[in-house]
Amino acid sequence: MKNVAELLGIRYPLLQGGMAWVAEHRLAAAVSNGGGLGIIAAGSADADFVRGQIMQARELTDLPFGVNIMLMSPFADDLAQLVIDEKVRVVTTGAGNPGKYIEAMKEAGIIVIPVVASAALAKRMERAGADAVIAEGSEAGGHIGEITTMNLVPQVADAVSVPVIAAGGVADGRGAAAAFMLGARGVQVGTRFLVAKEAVVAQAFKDRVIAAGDTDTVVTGRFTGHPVRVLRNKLTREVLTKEKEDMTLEEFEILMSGTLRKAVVDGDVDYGSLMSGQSAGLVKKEQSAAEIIEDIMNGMREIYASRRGFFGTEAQAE
Ligand code: TUI
Repeated sequence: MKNVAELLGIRYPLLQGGMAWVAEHRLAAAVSNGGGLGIIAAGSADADFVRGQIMQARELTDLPFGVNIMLMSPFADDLAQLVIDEKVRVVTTGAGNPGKYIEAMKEAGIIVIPVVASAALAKRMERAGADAVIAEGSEAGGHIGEITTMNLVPQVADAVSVPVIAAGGVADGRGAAAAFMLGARGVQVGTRFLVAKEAVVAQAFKDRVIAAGDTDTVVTGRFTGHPVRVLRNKLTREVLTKEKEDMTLEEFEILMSGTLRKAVVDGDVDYGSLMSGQSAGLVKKEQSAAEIIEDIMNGMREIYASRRGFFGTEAQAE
């Protein structure tokens, strides 16, 4: 099986999550320059906007970077064509099944890596030609599936023979080491990069992530079929109360419309969607993307160097 860093032409097997509004050219370029794979998130933006982002990222780095296509976007078809026209090196997808785009992307020489939340979708993606899959557990921020990273990663690793990249709950060397132990060959990190110096995120949002503890995220919108993990705030208290009464899908959509932008751009920490994973509790300070990557990789190296102690007295005999 091909090494993920080799497959992507990067130094470390570490990808940055495709976080809408957050993952723009500055963060993506900084992650790539730091040895990982930076990713521009298309989110709900149109193809012209994303083309501009690709151009600007190319000004900031000569290293490979990727584009994430959020498949619920009304512009998904245009974005699939854009990445082909622009010969983007790597494409990740989220929040849907990218099957219909994979063949054309592969023909254009793109490395295609869908995010999956089940072993069944992972298998379908492998059959459709995906080069790897990102198995994202429900600890992750934003739109999530039902299965935890601890359970999803080994089951996806058993189901496919392409490399598996673990996402959801990976914020330090321990999480990364654990992911590799579960059968992953790479990791994707989102929440910790929310507070990267190069992430253009309102300071009030960054401060909430840094202050968050282990139990500070909640999942809203379960009844819509598109559950989303966010930090608790006034918005989530209102939404979750209304969800218990019988809120309609339309009412939900009106209440949530534009709230991610409010959080990231306006810094409205009361009524914005503070999308974040459960690993916010592990995120302690703002650092450069390169420092974050080095910290995770060094943490993982230390763990693998000291693993003798894991096996009790048996290890002493070695
Ligand atoms: O996509 C994400 N995370 C996201 S997308 C997003 S934008 C958004 N905003 C409001 C509501 C909904 C979305 C914010 N965060 N992560 C990747 C991911 N993909 N997680 C789970 C999935 C997934 C789930 C089900 C992928 C495929 C799937 O099934 C597809 C199918 O048709 O079987």
